[in-house]
Amino acid sequence: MAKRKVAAAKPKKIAKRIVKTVRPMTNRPAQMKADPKVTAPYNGGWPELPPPSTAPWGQAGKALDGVRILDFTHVQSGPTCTQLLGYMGADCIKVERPGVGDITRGQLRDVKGADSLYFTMLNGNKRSITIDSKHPKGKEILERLIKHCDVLVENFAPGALDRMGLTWEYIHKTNPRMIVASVKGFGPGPYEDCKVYENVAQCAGGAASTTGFREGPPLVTGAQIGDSGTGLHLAFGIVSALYQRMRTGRGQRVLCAMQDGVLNLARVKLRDQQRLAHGPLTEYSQHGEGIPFGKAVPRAGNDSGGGQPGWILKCKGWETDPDAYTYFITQAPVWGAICDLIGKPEWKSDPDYATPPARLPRLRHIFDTIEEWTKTMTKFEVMEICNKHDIPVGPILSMKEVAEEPSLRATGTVVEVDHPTRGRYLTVGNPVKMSDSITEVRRSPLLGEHTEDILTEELGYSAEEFAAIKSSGAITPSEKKETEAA
Ligand code: CAO
Repeated sequence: MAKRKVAAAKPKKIAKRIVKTVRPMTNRPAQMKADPKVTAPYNGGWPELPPPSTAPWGQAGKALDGVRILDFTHVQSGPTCTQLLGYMGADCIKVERPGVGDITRGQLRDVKGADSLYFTMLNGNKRSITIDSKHPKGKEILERLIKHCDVLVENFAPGALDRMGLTWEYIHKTNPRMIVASVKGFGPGPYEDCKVYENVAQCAGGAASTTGFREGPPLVTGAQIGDSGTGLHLAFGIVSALYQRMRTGRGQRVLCAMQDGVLNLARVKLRDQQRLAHGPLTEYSQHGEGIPFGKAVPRAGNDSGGGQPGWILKCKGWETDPDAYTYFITQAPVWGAICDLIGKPEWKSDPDYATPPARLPRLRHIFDTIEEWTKTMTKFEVMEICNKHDIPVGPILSMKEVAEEPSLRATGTVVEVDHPTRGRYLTVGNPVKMSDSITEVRRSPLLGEHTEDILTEELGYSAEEFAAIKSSGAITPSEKKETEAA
């Protein structure tokens, strides 16, 4: 970015200029509105955007190139966030405890002596440095890292970062530009001090009470909406804070509570909670079955969450294959096509079936009838036939099928990476595709793999200083820790 000559300008003028450059887009003066005679592209009111790059698409660097993340995350929620930032080009420096590392390195191990898939699939595109954050020399290194990085991301238990001496006040004083982003289980309130794992968040965020079948207990989902979902929210918060920093020049705290993240993903159920005050939820199959609603949104089995009724139906082979099912949506505009396909053309004009409200009390019978048809075909045949008629259906894909799906490999959503100790493994690449920021998925780092590089080449420690740090115990495991980790 070109340097602006402000030295000679009077303070009032500078103030005016700043106001002009940060003016919100909604409050733009008339002369800033698009002028057909002006050929330079509109810059959104932001100062000094460079001219549009002429580099070929995908060769102008990555979206977050130059952003340095001090990655203090562990287990799942935090690592999901920083891995996504790494996919976007940020440099993630993962700080781990000497000799121990992120606890997931050793959890659910499938290959003896190698980092687990739990770890490798959540920590790609990162570098690893080992630092004992409670060691005096470790604290000194962390101070240099705080000055060196743009964002600190952490998901320790409440209070743990403060106990390391890394309070917001200290960090902000040391590097006022640093963004400090945290995942916690709960936001401020009665539960703020609680440690939280995935399923606790699914329960506290309202997802579990609305998942499962009415007659059964609450259910948690396999998708990690508490951990990975919150990591995704946090990544959004960090990128927004980086953008705001371009105007304010200062960092800020970003907090994502897992309860809040889950609730955000379950917001349609809070919608239904409020609708309940005005009468029964007519699109829930429970209504069609004549079962009255209670005070809270019930579990709705496989009902669709929107206004178009849907259900999971058996397909050919369901007797032996647990995943031989399809999701089937009886979207109103294609009702006629559905009737023709399943051999019930008379339903098109029958007043009991012809309109969506008439169908609501008969959904169970309707889906049973459609299922007689889907059972004659594989889930993929159902998809092929229905797609021709714009009928929304979706095969229930097993993880085996997902892993082997060629189109997911082709788009980089499922990626195979090589690892020095475990060999090749599959991971999920960047689910967000960008035309000018192409993701290259790199393997997860070995514990402390980049400690020496980061300390000497980036933080400026000399070879002698590095040797002294090494012998101080700040970056190497104590004998006790090594025994624990073994
Ligand atoms: N050097 C020295 N000490 C370190 C260290 C390092 N590099 N890295 C971590 N530690 C220490 C911490 O300082 C902390 O010590 P104190 O408790 O003495 O202050 C200790 O390691 C353990 O941290 P923790 O309490 O965060 O870890 P835990 O395994 O007991 O709890 C979890 C795990 C996930 C329940 C908790 O971190 C948490 O609630 N996090 C917030 C919510 C969250 O992210 N949950 C999702 C997890 S994924 O399912």
